[in-house]
Amino acid sequence: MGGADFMHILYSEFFNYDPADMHWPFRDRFFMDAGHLSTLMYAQYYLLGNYKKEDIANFRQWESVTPGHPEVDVARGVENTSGSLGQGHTMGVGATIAAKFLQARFGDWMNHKIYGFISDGGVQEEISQGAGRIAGHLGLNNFIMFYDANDVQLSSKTDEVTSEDTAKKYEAWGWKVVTIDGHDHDQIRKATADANAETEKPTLIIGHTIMGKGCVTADGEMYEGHTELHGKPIGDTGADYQKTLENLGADVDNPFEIFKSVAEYYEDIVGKKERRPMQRS
Ligand SMILES: Cc1ncc(C[n+]2csc(CCOP(=O)(O)OP(=O)(O)O)c2C)c(N)n1
Ligand SMILES: [Mg+2]
Repeated sequence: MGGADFMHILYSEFFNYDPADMHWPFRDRFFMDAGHLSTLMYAQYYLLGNYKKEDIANFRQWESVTPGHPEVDVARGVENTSGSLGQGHTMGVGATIAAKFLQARFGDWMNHKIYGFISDGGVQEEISQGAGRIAGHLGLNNFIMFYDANDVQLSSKTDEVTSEDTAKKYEAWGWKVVTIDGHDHDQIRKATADANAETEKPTLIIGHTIMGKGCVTADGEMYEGHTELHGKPIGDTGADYQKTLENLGADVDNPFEIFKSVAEYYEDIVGKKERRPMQRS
């Protein structure tokens, strides 16, 4: 969930879409590479009204609309199925080439932005190298990818297996690269605005983030940045579920409730338009 700050700024300030009609053909597109971060998408689209509270509570349950890895569900905002790390990067680049084709054929009004979201595991995958290289070579300035760089992977810290300089790697392929604090809203805002203004290159925004931000132990000690927070329920780790909810200012008896101030903020963004029925597309 370390990318939540980026998702919030993207969907509330930059993304060109109609929250009441996620099918709108002229929308920007969002491609998730890290399928295990489906939670991040469901949380964001819950704020937009695309999921119900029960859907979020049923995360990863059989036949729920919130599987552990997302499956295409455009009406709710899920543009791609993901699970194989690196594959979302390639899908995003493919969609970006398609958008460029439409722009060349029909004019600048067809110039959609494509946003990608990648994590350490996706950056490591070989398939990413091919996608990144061609995106740089073609100068796909309409592709903007956020990298949730928390230095933690499935079962270890990333420095156990990688020591390359990701910024230099993407720069060598012809990308514009900016490194920020991935939790700092002003830095996210500036990086995303600059990426939108870029005319020659795709942009990689490397956001340094904290795995399990806000987690605390039963004694109230901070428990952030631990590898085991990657995939286990918080209560099965060294962190304490209830204490963490309290630390985050959540309602312990109603943990899936959207904070009042957040709900009001998103009500203004989403508006009260009649919505298309939510069904799988
Ligand atoms: C091609 C591929 N290989 C292996 C996996 C298994 N896997 C799931 S998540 C993950 C790495 C998780 O690390 P990171 O991407 O940094 O995510 P974080 O834990 O920081 O959210 C791996 C190897 C996968 N999903 N896809
Ligand atoms: Mg990671």
